[in-house]
Amino acid sequence: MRKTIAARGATLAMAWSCWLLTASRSEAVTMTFGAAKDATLYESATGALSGGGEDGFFAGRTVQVAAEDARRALIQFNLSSIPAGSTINSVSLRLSVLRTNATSPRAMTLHRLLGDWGEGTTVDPDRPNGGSGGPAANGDATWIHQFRPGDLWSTAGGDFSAAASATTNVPTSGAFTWNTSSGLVADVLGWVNDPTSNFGWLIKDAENTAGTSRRFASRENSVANNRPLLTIDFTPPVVRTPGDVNNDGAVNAVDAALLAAAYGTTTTANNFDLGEFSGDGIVGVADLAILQRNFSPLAQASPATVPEPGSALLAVSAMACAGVVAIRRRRRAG
Ligand SMILES: [Ca+2]
Ligand SMILES: [Ca+2]
Ligand SMILES: [Ca+2]
Repeated sequence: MRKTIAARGATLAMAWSCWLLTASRSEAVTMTFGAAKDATLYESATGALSGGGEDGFFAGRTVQVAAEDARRALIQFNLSSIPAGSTINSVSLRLSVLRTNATSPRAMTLHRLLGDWGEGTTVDPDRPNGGSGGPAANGDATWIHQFRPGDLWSTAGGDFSAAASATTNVPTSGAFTWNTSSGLVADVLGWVNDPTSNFGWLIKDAENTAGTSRRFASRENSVANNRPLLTIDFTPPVVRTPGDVNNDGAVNAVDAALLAAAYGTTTTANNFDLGEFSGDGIVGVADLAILQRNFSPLAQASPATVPEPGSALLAVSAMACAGVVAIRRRRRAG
């Protein structure tokens, strides 16, 4: 069973909360994300240009002055709604080309960014042409700045992983996608498990031919369907219910019997497989109390993991558990 959630802005956290409430076992989930920020690095030795507030962002080489004609696009997504420890199944990024002088498709690559950057609100005053950027403001990313004016990239043109995470042929107009790849999956996995490392991707052309640049619709674009869209399919980590010794999704007499069988055992803290839920490393009264609190005999257990014994044996097991506890309590009281 698969659930699909479109997660944007303030609705994202709520959507995820609702999913958690309705999720049973670990199911694959598909979520879509709009960009948290996007901007362009305009080639400029002084970092004079930016355009983070534009309705488009650019990659490739323009037909402007050769020393300043390279453009690199930056894009980042907030993935905080994907729980750490999830398995990332697939990742794809869709953009839309709004404008180009090129007449044929062009390979462009996604590279994991290695440092943070500012989006700012600068727009190019030369509209609708654009492509040359506007006067950079403080806080903007530029060719030499992560954040203007003082925070510089180690290397002009941005700090990014040399290895491409994905490659696709970018058309001359319309929507296109970087399909899932091991590189994209690895990037997202790393960001989900360590959000402080999530600086997004840099979109790069080989930059060996003038006139290849594309203007992509940015997150500020007025046409929602043209904005960047990241799609991630993932399987969240299994969250075990305290009391569910056999990990079948239900807390019932079977678990009580298993706990009874391990009663008094010293083990590692939170070894649910033995019935240690309280974290003290001993299967004991505290664990039984937790099991009782979460006891849900009517909950649906996974058929594949329900043991063979019939209901009579289950009842006996539960009684055995209760008996063990009573005996030990009497011993301690004596
Ligand atoms: Ca932007
Ligand atoms: Ca169980
Ligand atoms: Ca315990």
